[in-house]
Amino acid sequence: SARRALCPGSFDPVTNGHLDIINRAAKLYDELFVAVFVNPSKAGLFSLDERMEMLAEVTGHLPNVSVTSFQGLTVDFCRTHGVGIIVKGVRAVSDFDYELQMAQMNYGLEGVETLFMPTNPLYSFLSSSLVKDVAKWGGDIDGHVPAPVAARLVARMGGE
Ligand code: COD
Repeated sequence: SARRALCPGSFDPVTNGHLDIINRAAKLYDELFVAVFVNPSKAGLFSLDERMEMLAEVTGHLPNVSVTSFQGLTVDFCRTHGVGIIVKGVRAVSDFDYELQMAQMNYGLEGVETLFMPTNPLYSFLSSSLVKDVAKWGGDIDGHVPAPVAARLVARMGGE
């Protein structure tokens, strides 16, 4: 049967760090879901639809990737979609502490495995929130996010 994996995240917005992990994970599995976690208690900068549109644009070259969203537990998404493995990028030791807890919880809940993929050092300092901060004050975000995302960030920041 097809080997399916999941890259979950907030993707508010998708960065080159996320995209690097998605590109690498897509090579390892038959099918890869990239799913935006819907967090009712955190509004974010971009709407769910905008985040999914940007993800679809920047993963269009990957035929085995589908962009979707989910609410609730990651492992519930995995069960309903036949996914056996979650792929997570790890930027630094500081990421690892919480990621390890989630991985152990997810394995305990549903037997879903987690693959930790070391972040390309080019992107180890990169997060969606830092990119939003830099964009907010007019800093240069090229190289940190794909071009269509940079355009949307500039438009959003300029329009507010
Ligand atoms: N380089 C490489 N990878 C990166 C980078 C980077 N620069 N930045 C982020 N990543 C990777 C990380 O693996 C990260 O986990 C993932 O991309 C998503 O990042 P974000 O910032 O978009 O998303 P988060 O951290 O807000 O997402 C958290 C989840 C939605 C994945 C998490 O909260 C979750 O699974 N929630 C569902 C509820 C649930 O199941 N809870 C119980 C868990 S035990």
